[in-house]
Amino acid sequence: MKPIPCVLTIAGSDSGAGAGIQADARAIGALGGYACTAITAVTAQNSRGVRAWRPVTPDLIAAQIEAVLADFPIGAVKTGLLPGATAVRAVAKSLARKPKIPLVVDPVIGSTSGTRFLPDSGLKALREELLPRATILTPNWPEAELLSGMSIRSLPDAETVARVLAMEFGCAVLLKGGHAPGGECHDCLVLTTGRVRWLMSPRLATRHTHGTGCVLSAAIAAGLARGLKLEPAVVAAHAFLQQSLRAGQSLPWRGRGPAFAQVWS
Ligand code: PXL
Repeated sequence: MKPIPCVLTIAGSDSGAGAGIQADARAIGALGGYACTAITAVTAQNSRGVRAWRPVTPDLIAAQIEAVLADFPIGAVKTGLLPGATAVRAVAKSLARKPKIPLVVDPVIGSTSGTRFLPDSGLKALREELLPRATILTPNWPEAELLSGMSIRSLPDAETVARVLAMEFGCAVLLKGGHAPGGECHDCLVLTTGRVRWLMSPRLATRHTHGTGCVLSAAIAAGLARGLKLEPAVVAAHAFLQQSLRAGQSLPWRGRGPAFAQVWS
């Protein structure tokens, strides 16, 4: 029997289970993996927004990561919400002992409903300490603009910024186009070889898009943990997210529900 692919997700808890650790664990489980978790923050939220949140202390975040890495055969790590510069540094330090494990960084800065999780000092720490260690960085347009200091107004701009970020940090970049206007979403994948691949999908008529970035980055990590190379892992994760968004379309939540990576009857 093949060993189960183990993924460590380092992310925030979402009490409504749409994004964060809960979305990651659901996606990793649906893809046949085992999700270990290091919780970086606790949010009190539902489908309508974040009511309150608190960071977990950096030493407790590090202790969770180190406990997991000391025991489980982790095949890939992903990071989501990191609640500040000290937390970013603690994560980078804890991962430094396992430099070969692929790392997917979803640079979560805030919630769509308007709560800012990572201040500017944390962005600086992310750029300096974590992104140089990343295998792939998965920003959306606003996050890529903040990370690059460049503005994105068109698909050619998106490709330029993705290339700039890939060069700067020496990692692959998947620049997600879900925030752009238009009936299709265009995600731009730049590999460290300089190869560019556009992934296209129709824009679905759904407001249930909460946690899409979490599902996508967790699914990439799940693919890497099962031994896929980066490009096939991204392509498979992209397809899985489309399925999840379709499944989430019919959910009854009153606010913004999640991309729902699970089959139910
Ligand atoms: O989708 C970004 C995100 C990540 N993680 C947590 C969140 C959110 C957005 O609300 O709450 C815990």
